[in-house]
Amino acid sequence: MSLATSRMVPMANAIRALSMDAVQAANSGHPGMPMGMADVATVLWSEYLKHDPKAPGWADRDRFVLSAGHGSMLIYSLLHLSGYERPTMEDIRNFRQIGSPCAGHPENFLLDGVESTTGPLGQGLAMSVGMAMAERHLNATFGDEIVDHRTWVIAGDGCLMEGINHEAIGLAGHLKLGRLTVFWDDNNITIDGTTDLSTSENIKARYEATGWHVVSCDGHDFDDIRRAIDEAVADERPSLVACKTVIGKGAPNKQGTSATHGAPLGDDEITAARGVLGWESAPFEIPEEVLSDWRGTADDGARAHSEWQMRLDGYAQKAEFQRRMAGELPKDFSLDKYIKGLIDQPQKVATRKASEMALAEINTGLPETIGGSADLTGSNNTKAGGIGPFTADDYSGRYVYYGIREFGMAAAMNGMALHGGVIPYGGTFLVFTDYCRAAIRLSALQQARVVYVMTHDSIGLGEDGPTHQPIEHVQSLRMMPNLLVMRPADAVETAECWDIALRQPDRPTVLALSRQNLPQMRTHQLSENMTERGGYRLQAAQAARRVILIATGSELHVAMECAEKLEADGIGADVVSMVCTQLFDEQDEAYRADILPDVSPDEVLRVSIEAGTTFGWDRYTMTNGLRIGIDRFGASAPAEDLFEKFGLTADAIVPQIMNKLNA
Ligand SMILES: Cc1ncc(C[n+]2csc(CCOP(=O)(O)OP(=O)(O)O)c2C)c(N)n1
Ligand SMILES: [Mg+2]
Repeated sequence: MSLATSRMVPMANAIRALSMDAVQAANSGHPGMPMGMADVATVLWSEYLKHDPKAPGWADRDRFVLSAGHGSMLIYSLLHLSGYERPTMEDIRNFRQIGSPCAGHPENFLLDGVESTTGPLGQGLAMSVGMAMAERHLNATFGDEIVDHRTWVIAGDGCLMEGINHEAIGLAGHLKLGRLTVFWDDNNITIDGTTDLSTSENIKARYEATGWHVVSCDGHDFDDIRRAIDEAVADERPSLVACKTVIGKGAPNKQGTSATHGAPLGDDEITAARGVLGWESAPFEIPEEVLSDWRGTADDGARAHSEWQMRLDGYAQKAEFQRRMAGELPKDFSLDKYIKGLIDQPQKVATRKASEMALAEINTGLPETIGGSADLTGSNNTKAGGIGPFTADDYSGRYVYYGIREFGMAAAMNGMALHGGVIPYGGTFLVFTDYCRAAIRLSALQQARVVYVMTHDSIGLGEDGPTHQPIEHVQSLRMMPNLLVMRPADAVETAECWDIALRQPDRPTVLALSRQNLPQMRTHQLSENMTERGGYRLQAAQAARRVILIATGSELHVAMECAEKLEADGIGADVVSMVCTQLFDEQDEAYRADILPDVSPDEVLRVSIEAGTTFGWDRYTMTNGLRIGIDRFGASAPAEDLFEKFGLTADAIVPQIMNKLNA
């Protein structure tokens, strides 16, 4: 039901007042965008958005993504006004201060109703594509009665200018995600000034060319906004609603200029704006009738929610739906039997192949996985277990052909994970984690369960050469907080890594997998998933221990060969498989001290072996240890020749260890 314009105006002005006052109080923030989009947001939230502020986690709610995350006061205002428990007015008063959930940019883990963390421009919109994909997939799986919601996005000029916009809308257009609607805050302003400083692009034509429906409206005319939204909803394609707006609308001297973008308006301008808007309330006070109108907008959503709940209660697959939405794995899901089979019959395969073998089990046992690859399906070995393609004609498919869109893929996977009900994984070459690194960072920050299947993890990929050979990648990913980076050495470890990755409800995983075949190192049954320890002793020294060899992935067998040679000379050597440094660091002191005892290098020399940068390995070898790796770009040649050339063989490593021991 739409309210009369006379009642909508103060509702929108409440957003403007809260935004300018909160930014002023914090002496930092972005008032221009919330003030410019207040009218559009008011229509959307009061008349179209399906949500229930009293039940923010309701599975069939619409998803709203503020891709222009700098305008965070817009969403904080909307959540407060429409009746979410948080943010309270006190939270808003403390905008951008320690302890307030009203952070500089919206963070999904701080506030219910904030569906995704936004601020890195373009990514919010790209994540919303994944949300819309998850919605269609779950709709195809559970039906209209249970899953039937929309994804709404507010994006600015910046979001549309970023390169990722091309990938995201290309995917959305191709997949015909008609329940995705993007509001473009078409205000012709960015930080540096007017948009004509930097762009002459025909954005509407670009969206149309990508398979989108485009409609324009006056972003300050409630009726025109409604008309545009109705058209967007009616069209079967994803829609771009170009909203002509004035940034900082209501600030009489500064509106329409970049001065309102990211700085407090100042007391004088705020006083003048209050006059123009007819807003007489003190800062952080909302007139009762305005608040009551806002709170009333939640009634429709609450009703829709209770009707939905009744449908769910009578639904045969209720438990399964709830399990998936809760992100819980089926109780009986286990890879133990598969791993036992490997122990009984060792396999010499590339870990990318081992990943495919594990995925065959996983995709059969877990109906919630959605796999994919950025056009490297055959190389990443990501299609397994008989899953069929996810297409515009069949959203029930569980395999996404992302095309050559690594960043778009990673962002879409974030959106899927945040939507819930699905567990996304996707592949490309490890070297191209650089292309999607900004989205991997958001997986980690947003605590999203996304599994990155990154193959061709070293010079071991061979002939494709240095452009394709990761050097710094594994180590640089290890630096990222809340991200598990795993480099398994064989088929058993690969299965263990997968099992761990799937059991992380709140962190992403990068699997670094080899192109080349690797011998199976784990050939006897161990009672636990050793990889859970992050690093573990694969083999203990026979002779008196003088050396601890710490290796990962394809270098573990090299470490074993080194140990054999050293032992033959009466030098005892432990071999430690350091599959995942983050998990190792999380082990208790006693465990870590057992694996890497804190003794002087004169007694025990620690040696790291990894076919990548040696940078940072002193964390485990200590400064006096030895670090074997590659601190330059690789080369184009067969893999075996490269391991030889770069000295990653037992023959090349053992003499260095002897030198060090005898020094
Ligand atoms: C990837 C990325 N690059 C740069 C920024 C810094 N930044 C924040 S807002 C902005 C300008 C965005 O312009 P627009 O989307 O038109 O927002 P408006 O000024 O209209 O509010 C920039 C460059 C960012 N947040 N993310
Ligand atoms: Mg702008």
